Amino acid sequence: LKNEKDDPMSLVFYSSPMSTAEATEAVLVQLKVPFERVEMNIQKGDTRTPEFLKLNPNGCVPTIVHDGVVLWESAAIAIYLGEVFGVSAGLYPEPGPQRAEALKWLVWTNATLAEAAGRLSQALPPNSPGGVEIGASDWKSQIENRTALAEEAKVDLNQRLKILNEALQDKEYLLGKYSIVDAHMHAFVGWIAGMGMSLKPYPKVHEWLEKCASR
Ligand SMILES: N[C@@H](CCC(=O)N[C@@H](CS)C(=O)NCC(=O)O)C(=O)O
Repeated sequence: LKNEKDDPMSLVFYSSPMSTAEATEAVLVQLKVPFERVEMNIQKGDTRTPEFLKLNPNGCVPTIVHDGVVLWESAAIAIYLGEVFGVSAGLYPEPGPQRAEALKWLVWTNATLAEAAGRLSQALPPNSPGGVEIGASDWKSQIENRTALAEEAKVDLNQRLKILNEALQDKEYLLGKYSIVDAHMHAFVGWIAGMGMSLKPYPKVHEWLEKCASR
């Protein structure tokens, strides 16, 4: 495990590909904050070692260590990085009405949008993109339950994507101009699309996602 003792000013980023850490990575890259990556192999149990659990008792990426601060939860990390690096970079608003908008969308991403996405991921067939692997016998007993849960999650995701589409109706980015709120949220919307949710009914979301991804 790395920590700031190696270099007190460095930012250490515990990450893993195809995980929530992608949202944090997008924010760090947009802010051009140098970081030292510690690649965690979730399948091999890197997030469950006693050393790592001391940093993040949830055993999850993303986790960052910066300037004496150990931080987990991707929305909290985005808010922190926004405050520390984003305001001066013009990528996160000063305190005030725009800051309130930023907080609203960052928290909504994790608490509302990702909440339904997490349920869909849990309910998808183990071999489908985004599906969670379970034992074959469990699978047989759970198939009907999973189908119902997936349908419910899709209804909720559609309702939430509609909210996002409407929010983007009259603006290019969530706060008007591009910010790390877009960087953070786009990783989640990309994950949702990757699980097979069509963005066709949400043209503004589709357009926005392409623009964010090209950055
Ligand atoms: N709510 C957390 C979710 C973090 C999370 O679920 N991370 C997963 C990968 S997507 C993880 O690290 N899992 C490792 C494990 O369960 O051991 C956030 O937004 O940061």
